Amino acid sequence: MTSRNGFWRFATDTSPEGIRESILSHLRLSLARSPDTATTFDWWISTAMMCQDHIVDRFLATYRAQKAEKVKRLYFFSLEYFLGRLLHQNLISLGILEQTKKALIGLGLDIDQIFEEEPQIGLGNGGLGRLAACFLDSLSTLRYPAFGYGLHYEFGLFHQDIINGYQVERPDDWTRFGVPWEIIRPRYSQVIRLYGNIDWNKQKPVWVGGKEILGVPYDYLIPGYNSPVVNVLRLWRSKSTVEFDLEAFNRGGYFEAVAEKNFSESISKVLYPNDKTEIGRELRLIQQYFFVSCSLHDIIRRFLKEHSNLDDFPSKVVIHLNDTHPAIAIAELMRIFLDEHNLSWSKSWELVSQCFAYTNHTLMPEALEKWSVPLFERVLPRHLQIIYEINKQLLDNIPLNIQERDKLIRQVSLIEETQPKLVRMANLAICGSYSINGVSALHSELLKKELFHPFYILYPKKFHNVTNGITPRLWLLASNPRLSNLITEVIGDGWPSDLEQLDALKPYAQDPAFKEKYNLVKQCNKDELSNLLKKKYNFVLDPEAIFDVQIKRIHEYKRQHLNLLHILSLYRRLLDNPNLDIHPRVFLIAGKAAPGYDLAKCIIKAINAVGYKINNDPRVNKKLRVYFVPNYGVWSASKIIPAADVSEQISTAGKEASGTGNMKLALNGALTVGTMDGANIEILEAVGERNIFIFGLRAEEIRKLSTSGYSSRKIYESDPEIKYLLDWLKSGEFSQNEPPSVLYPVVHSLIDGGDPFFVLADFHAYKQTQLEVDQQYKDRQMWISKAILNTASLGWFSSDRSIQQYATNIWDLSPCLPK
Ligand code: NBG
Repeated sequence: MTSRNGFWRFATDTSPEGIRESILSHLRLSLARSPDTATTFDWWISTAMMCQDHIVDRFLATYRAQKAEKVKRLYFFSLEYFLGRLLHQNLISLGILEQTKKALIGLGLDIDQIFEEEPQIGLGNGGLGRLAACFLDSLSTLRYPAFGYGLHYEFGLFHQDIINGYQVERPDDWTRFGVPWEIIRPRYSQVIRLYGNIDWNKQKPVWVGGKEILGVPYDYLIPGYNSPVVNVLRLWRSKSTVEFDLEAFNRGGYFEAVAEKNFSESISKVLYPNDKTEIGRELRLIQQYFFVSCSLHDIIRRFLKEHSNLDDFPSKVVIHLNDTHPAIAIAELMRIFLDEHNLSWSKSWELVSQCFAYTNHTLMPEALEKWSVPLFERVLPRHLQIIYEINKQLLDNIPLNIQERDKLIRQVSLIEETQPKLVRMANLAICGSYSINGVSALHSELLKKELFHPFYILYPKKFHNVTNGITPRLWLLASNPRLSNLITEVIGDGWPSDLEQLDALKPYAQDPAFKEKYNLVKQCNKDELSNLLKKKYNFVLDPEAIFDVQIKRIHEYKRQHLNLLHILSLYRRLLDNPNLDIHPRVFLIAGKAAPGYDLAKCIIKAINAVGYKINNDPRVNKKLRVYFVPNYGVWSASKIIPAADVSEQISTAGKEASGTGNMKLALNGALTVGTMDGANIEILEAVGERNIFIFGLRAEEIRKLSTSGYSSRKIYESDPEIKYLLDWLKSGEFSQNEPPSVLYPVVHSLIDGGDPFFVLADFHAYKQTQLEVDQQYKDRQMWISKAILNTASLGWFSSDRSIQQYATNIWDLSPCLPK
């Protein structure tokens, strides 16, 4: 294995001829197809299999080296991985994209059409799951030994159709035609227990009875960019330990015979489509426990192959909890050490408490998992005991002389003394982890000052910040080839693995020739998106207009309805004054609403209703268009982002933990309209205040306002413009053939619902800022310079930087290179 032309080479032939042969041989031998009957789908599978061959070589070399060196490994636990499509990215990582293009052209095929055949892997809701995917990419790129662990959902995030303006959900059956990336390893299956009870008749408590479930590992190999390292994402699928109850079947009970199987398989059936709203379902707890238990047993099995006892466990194993969802791992590892390996309590706790690191991803209190004690006791009786014991030690160790000790005890306790009592999983995560971090500077501060303040008093040294990042391989190199080529032309091709090299672009912000090329890139991307949306949805986008983009999950705190109010106000102004001098603008909004979140769904309906009216109003539709792009996901993001001019990051200050769409858009040269929230603040610091539009109340102002008594009704009554716009929205003018009441919930939430996310409080500041955006866009030369400075200043927001910080400051991890 050598590194040639800057790319690692393995024995596998990477010439276009070799690649062509490999694709043809997979078509014949793996799919039993011949080129004359093969469909585009067959070609994509064969191309992916060719690609996988190259990855497998590297994986074997990586694993061999890691084992020989008995390295410390990171185990990343996440309930979500939003991978999207892998072929394009994998070819880029391996450095064989151009050769593959050539090979396919030789076969009369277009690589872009092949890419379109790949089903998306949507095992995530939004930012949290996508972050996990970016982190896997960076871990392999930076050559760190790592495993991702998660669940192999049979159905990923639902597919969103928009019918008559409403969101309609369809199941996402992503594995229907097979997935060429996965390697199923039934030999490494694990058996886990649920329910049952504790047998006290032995020397120590033993968990017996209940149900046993089989976890089967499905491996995804994750190559790094220009790196010899390939790590593994291991996803567990649940199966029954008893496939079929023959006795029951013979008695004639067919349904009874398969009931057990159905229950077992339901565990990894479907990704919960919630985004920050709590669902109190038994199945969710079981999902969390199932993947955590399988993964921990797998980790211990691997560890004991390389070590004779568990003493060195924490120096070789670090387990990262991606949000609170896998926090049960702390109690489960205690149980395994105590009950399966017969370690003492103090030894077990010593090992466990040195293994875990926890990232919190939200301040929204309703998203912090809490399980009722009766439910918990039924599903995981032994874990409840262990949690009580951990809690006892936690509370006993609180210094006696600490101020307001009783209050502190109530706050940090793992049990909330409500009716019924609740197990607080975030508290378990904090007390069992040696490191806790937030995902942006502001968020980490707020964790210390507010949400986890009592723990911060007890363990100030545990708290850290690691601001999120995004992988430039997907979010620039793969999705914006035009801009990538232009950058490479000017600063060379080192930037995809060292994004801070983009800094060298800064002087070009004043270079007329470069500016012209940069502008041309943006214009071509806008043309391409316009054509795509025309073809797919019959949307009419004027590529000369400002492309103003808000793409993210639909949630009140993200305030798509603030965007909508501004759109309404523009519409009103255009009707009042048809000659109003504004630059034409297209508003693109996309995102999914949790199926049970009625208000979010109503916001989608309202956007579509207003959009329909505006787009069909010839008085304004040359200057204003509003489109809701259905089924937002990794793929549509990669098409919309390169074409965006304006990036809407308008969450209520203090609510968005970080945001990562803000980084993707700014990197691709969109100017942010944003509040002082999450990573917007750090983007402001990086790009400078002249190159971003900041508006609205700050987090502390929001806090003051909410304690001093905020009355949205008062604003509605005293502010004629706001009153006009809200009355207009519910007047029936936008609801077409439906009663006006279909849009009431949105209006109601802003008036008598108390406007919990301060939409009305920020409206005028937002509108004013949008006027400024319009003014500035008219000076195109200036705007282009600002866009270039955004691209040039975003280098720090690479997920490589985040992973480097985790590796050095939290995980204490060293790279390991195959020999
Ligand atoms: C989300 C936050 C985002 C953040 C991502 C990734 C959850 C629970 N949190 O602001 O809302 O960017 O996590 O950290 O999905």
